Amino acid sequence: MIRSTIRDNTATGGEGGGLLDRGGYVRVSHSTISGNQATTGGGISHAGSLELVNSTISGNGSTGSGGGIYINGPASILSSTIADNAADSDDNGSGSGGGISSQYSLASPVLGDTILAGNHGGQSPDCESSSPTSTW
Ligand SMILES: [Ca+2]
Repeated sequence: MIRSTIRDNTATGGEGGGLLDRGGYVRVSHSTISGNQATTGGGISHAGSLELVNSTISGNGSTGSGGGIYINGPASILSSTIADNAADSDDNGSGSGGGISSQYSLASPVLGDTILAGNHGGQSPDCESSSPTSTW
């Protein structure tokens, strides 16, 4: 996906409000994913391989985990902004990782030249990860 905007979608009772990838390879570049809502992964939910470059993930929300991005596969995020997303948007105490929730145990998400800030929700407002997150 190149130079595109996905916004204001809702996956009612589901995952991946903006973008749902069940196991392929997804590259998002020069794009914006904003204002989307889901139970898990308000902006993006992916179980395949994700590459996010020069893109903005903002203003997305999940009632569960992963307000911006829910990760369950290899992910690299470069030169991007992940801000103002919210997990546990229904405020019932269930859900974390407002910016990123990574539940992929085999590899860490890799973030480079990326702003991950100003997200909300749960015990880990910006990022929760089941494995160490690599940044540079
Ligand atoms: Ca919740």
